[in-house]
Formats: sequence, structure tokens, C-alpha cells
Amino acid sequence: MSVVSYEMQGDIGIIWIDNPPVNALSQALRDGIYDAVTAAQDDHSKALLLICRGRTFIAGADISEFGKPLTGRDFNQVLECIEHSAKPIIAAIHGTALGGGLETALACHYRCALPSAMVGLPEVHLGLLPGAGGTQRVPRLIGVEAAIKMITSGAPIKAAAALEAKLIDHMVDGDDLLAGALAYAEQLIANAAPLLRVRDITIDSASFDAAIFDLSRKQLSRQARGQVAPQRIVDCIEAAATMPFDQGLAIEQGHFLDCMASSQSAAMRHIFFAQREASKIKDLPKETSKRHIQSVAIIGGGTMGGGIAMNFANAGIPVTMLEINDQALQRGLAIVDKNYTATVKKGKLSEAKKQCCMDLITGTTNYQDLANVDLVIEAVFENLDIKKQVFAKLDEVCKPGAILATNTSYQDVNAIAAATQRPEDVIGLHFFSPANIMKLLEIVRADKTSDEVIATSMAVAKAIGKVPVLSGVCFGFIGNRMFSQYGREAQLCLIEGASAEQIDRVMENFGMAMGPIAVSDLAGIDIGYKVREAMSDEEKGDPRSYCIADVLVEQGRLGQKTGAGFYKYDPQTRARLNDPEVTALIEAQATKYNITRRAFSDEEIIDRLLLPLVNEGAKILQEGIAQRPSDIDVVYVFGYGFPVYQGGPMHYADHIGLETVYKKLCALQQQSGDDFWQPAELIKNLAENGSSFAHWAHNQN
Ligand code: T1G
Repeated sequence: MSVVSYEMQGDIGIIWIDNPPVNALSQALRDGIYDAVTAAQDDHSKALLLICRGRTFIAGADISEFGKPLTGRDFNQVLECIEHSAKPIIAAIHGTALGGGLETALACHYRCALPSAMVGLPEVHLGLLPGAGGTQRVPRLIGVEAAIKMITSGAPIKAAAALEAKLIDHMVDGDDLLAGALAYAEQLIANAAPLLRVRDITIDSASFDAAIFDLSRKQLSRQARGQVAPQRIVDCIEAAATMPFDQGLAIEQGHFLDCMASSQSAAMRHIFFAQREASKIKDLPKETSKRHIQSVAIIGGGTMGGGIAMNFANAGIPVTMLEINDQALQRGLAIVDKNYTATVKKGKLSEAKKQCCMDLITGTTNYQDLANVDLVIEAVFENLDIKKQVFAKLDEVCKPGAILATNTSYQDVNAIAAATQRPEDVIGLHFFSPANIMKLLEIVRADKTSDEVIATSMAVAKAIGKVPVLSGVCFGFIGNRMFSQYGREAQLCLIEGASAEQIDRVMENFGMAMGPIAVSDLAGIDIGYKVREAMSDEEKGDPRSYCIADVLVEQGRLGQKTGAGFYKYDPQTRARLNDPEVTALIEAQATKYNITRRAFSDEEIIDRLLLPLVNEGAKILQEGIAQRPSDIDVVYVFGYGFPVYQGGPMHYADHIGLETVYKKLCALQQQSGDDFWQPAELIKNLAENGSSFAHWAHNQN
């Protein structure tokens, strides 16, 4: 099937693009457009229309081709052919014209769109920059400042805003794009409209402040800390503002190729596909039916319950919040109202939309009110016995076919399912705090969870805008199981001599959103303390990994919420400050455990905190808890602030090489004499075969 076809309607030549699923600019499509435009120069058409079949206009270059040798016409050859056409070419846009798609439209002489269309240059999310003239054409149309904002954010804009910004020239009335575009083309012909080439526009130096480029670079070094592409985008736009088009285009091409070859872009492209792969379940038949989820109940109106409820209200799904008494219920509903109010204050939500969402959330203290809901999510205190009681009650009152989900972070979902007569309808839906913000949703498949319930849960996750990852049942599932090893090592580095400031600085320079010690203070040191209270000594693990936290909690230093934890916090600026009292406390604990404190290199901290993530991830794969290494990467990027431009723990391990990982683990095991560092069998085998997690995953398919 050809991805490009051509037909004449009257004196208009229509170039049809048909390259499902998103009309990505593959090599075949680039060549097809080039050939169609070239051929049409000789026919009797007076104008050409570039229009796509399927759900969207060109949604960008074909990302799956990146990193491979470029074949056929390159982007700029195709766009030059369009721009130098002897007859006007009109882009007819629907869906999302993104990246190379918008760049193709900008090389056309005119652009029209459906009101529902969106346009954008999201390359920055792939560690790239627009590589087909986007950084040169967009500022010529919308100005330097707006172009910097649009391209460094990668955010799409609606057709109406694009029309106002002159990125498109005409809005098609109604929803018949072809008819509207043909009428617009006829009108241009009738008016003998000139061949408008965006490249011919010169940016007036008086239209921008020359200081904007360095100012933007400074802002981006904070907002997109560690990322290269945003900085290069500013360089390209500066070139557009100060150089002739072709010179600026050459600069863009150079930076584009550098970004394409960078490890940051490889990591971000990995996450792009990994995020989509994660929702594909290997042993689940594609035709597995899904249940209709049109009403939801949340058991528990705490921070998590309130946040979870908001996800469904935001998606227009009615939610019933159940609490044990009216006081708790009102408190729960107040949490939701407060969250929405904060979003309205930030200008990210209208008051009307807030009210619409709040109207979808009702409260009750009576389980009987849940008799007809399609999905229940339990979000009560993290205690197995309490959860079992809740599920036994739900089993009594909920209709057959209702899905009964638990938001537990650690507990055994099989044990919870066993508290009901319908274990096939029980599943884990593990949200991450704040539940209305964090994208990750761990979907925990218990032994008896049915395929239909799993398929339905995946669909629900997407419907509420989450990134779902399937996990098997183990203590902490994927994310928390790995995170506890990371946290263990952070605490051991602390007692062995590294300072909290050094540990957090090293991990934040690596790209983590926040260092582990600061995370403990943010979340509350008492949370781990309470979890440990319900554990045996064996379950708690090495006492050296929590002794400092225990003393801090017993001194009432719970973290940010008490103004002091591992750090003390400036009451005005809330800045975290090193506290000599904590240093003395750590030294006392080191003495108690006969530890001679010593200096740490930054590299050792990186190894001590990241290698346990990789090692535990490998064990999780061996046990079949996670489907694939890239699923683990998705968990860490979307749930734990792992830098997207490092690609997640398993991609990072492949990047440094599993032989290196294996050698470092063996060295740490030998130095410490602690079997904690015993390399997972999978790492040993892959290292000995010079393989990688990615190759292993590919061979598993
Ligand atoms: N290339 C290849 N495959 C793509 C793709 C792309 N650009 N976009 C989507 N897919 C696949 C995706 O992997 C999935 O595959 C299927 O299409 C449906 O996607 C030169 C260099 C368009 C908003 O970054 O944002 O242009 O899992 O599940 O939710 O300057 O896809 O079904 O096998 O996401 O409806 C710039 C990326 C590229 C846009 C649709 N463009 N795509 O969302 O469907 S770089 C982008 C999206 C570039 C130029 C530069 C979204 C979407 P599968 P989906 P969706």
C-alpha cells in the first residue's frame, strides 16, 4: 500500500497521505511527498493540497527510524521541494500536527485546520530539537520570545491560538476538512494569492530584546536541569533572529544531529516507546473484553483517597467517597476541594471546571450506597487486617462484576483477594502520591485476577491519564521494592561518612528530582518508622539503615512538616540547612554500631545508590514480577523522579554496560562482605555473554 496517492479535483491537486497509525514521516512518506510534489509541477493543477487520512495530520518524523542510517530524501530536501513549488501548496491539518508534521506544514505556502486540531514541536521531549526548519520558521511567524517558549516547552497549542499566532492562516468551518480546504484553495486561486514562503520573512531586531537568549538559557538550566536540547533550541532561535535563513538552517541541522546522537535523546526515545509498550500485556489476548466503568467508589478520604477520587472526576466519571463517619468524610471532601482550589489559584483550572469536578464527587458513610458502582478502590490505612475487613464488606454489598481494587503500597494482594468470594475481580491499583498529579499507576495482578479485570484496569488507567505498568505480587511490587534498596544505601552512606548534603547534591546532579535524604524529610520520616513498627527485625533489615531515622522520629524531627528532620528548614524560605545536631546524632549512631566514618567520593555514592536499583530490578525480572526491563524504567521515571534523560535504571545499566555493573557489584560485595551486593543471576549471565537488558527483553518476545 502506497503511503502517498494523488488525485485531481477541479484545478486542485490533492496529495493524500496515508501512513497509519499517525502518518509519521517515514522514509517512504518523505520520498512519496517529494515525488508527488515534483510530478504535480507539470500537471494542470493551479494549487496543491497536502492532506492526511486517518486520525491525524503528520504527527512527526518516524521516531522508530532514529539511530538508524537515514535512507531516501532527508527532511529538508522534502521541505525545500514543497517551498520552491511553482504553485501554492496548502496544508490541511486535523488531529495533531507535531514535530516534522508542523514543519512540513510550515514549508507549505498556506495552512488551514479544523478547529479541533492542535500543532506543536514536542521534539524537546525526545532530547531533540526541530530538525526540519522549525527553529527557523516558527520565530519568523510568531516572534522570538513566543518561539522560545513554544519549542523549549514542547507544548502543543490549539488551532485557534495557532491562527492568532499566524502559525495557520485559515480555520475550516465545521468538520469536513477536505471540503473546507478545497474551498480555501479555490479562494486563494481566485485571489491569485502569492507564493508565501516563511523563509523569506526577516525578523526585525527591534522586535525582541537581545538579552532574551542568555536569560532563557539561565532559566532553562534550572527548569530543564541537565538537559542539552533546550539550550541548543535557544541557540537555533538566536541564529534565526540574527542570520540569513540558510545559515540558521545549517546551525539547526548541526545541533539536531548532535542531539540525535546524544545519550540523552536515546534515553528519552527509549522512554517514549517504553511508556507505550508497558500497557501491552504479553499473555493477554488482544481480544480480551473490557468492562464498562461508569461509576467509581473510593474507600477512604485521606490524602490518597482524595487524590484518587480527583483522577476520575477529572475524567468525568462520577465518584462516591466512603468514610467511616461524617466528620472523616467532610475532611476528605475538604482535601479534594483544597486541591482543586490550589489548581485554580495557579491558573491551571477554571472555577467552572472545578465545580464540575466537585459535583461529580459525592460522599457517604454507608456501604449500601456502593451496591451498583462498577469499580471500587480501597485507600484505607496500610494495614492488612483492616484491608481484609473492607474487602469482605465490599464482597457483601457490591454487584457481581464490580472490580474491587486496593491501593496498597506493599500488602499482599492475594491475601486481600482471599478475603472475598470473588478473587478474580480483585486487583491492585497502586497510585503514587500526590495521586492526582503523579502519572504512574502500578497495576498489581494477583494470582486469580481475571484477564478481563486486567484489561479493564489498563483501559481505565489510560482513561484517567495515567501511565500503567503491570506488576506481580511481591513486597513493594516493582517501585517500592527497588526504592527500599536505594533508601537503604542512602542511609548507610550517611552513617558511614557521607553528608546528607553530599548525597542529595550528587543524586540531584545525576538528575533525580530530589535527593533521597530530602525526599525522606518531604514525605515524613515517620512514615517509614510506622511501617517498621509493624515489621519483624528480619523484615526491617540492617538496623544501621534506619537507626538514624528512628532517633530523629523519637526526637520529634519528622522532616519538613515539623521544620526539622535530617535537615532543618528555614521558617521563611523553607531552604534546607545542614544541622550540626544531626551530624552529632549520626556520629553517635556510627559509634554505637562501631562504624569508622570516612570520606566518600561522588562516584561511590552514585554506585552505592543506583546499582541496588539495577540489581533488584534484575531480580524482579527473574521472578517475573515485571514483564520487561523497560517497564521498570517507566516505573522509575514516572513514579520516582528518575531523570528521563537517563532513561530509567535498566537503560542506565545498559548504557554503562552490564559487565561494568557486574564488576562493580562484585567489588562492593568483596569490600563489604555483605551478600546484599551479590549480583543477580540475570546480570551475571548477561555480563558474561556481553549482552544487555534490552537484548534480553528482545529475545523474550
Ligand atoms: N514515530 C513513530 N511512531 C509513532 C510516532 C512517531 N512520531 N508517534 C506515535 N507513534 C506510534 C506509537 O508508538 C504507537 O505505536 C502509535 O503510534 C499510537 O501512538 C524532524 C525529528 C501523535 C499525540 O514527538 O505524541 O518530528 O504502541 O499511543 O495516544 O523535527 O503518539 O500502537 O505500536 O501515542 O493517540 C515529533 C509523538 C517526532 C509525536 C498520538 N513528534 N507522538 O497519541 O497514540 S521527532 C512527536 C505522540 C520529529 C522533526 C523531529 C502521540 C500522538 P503502538 P499513541 P495517541
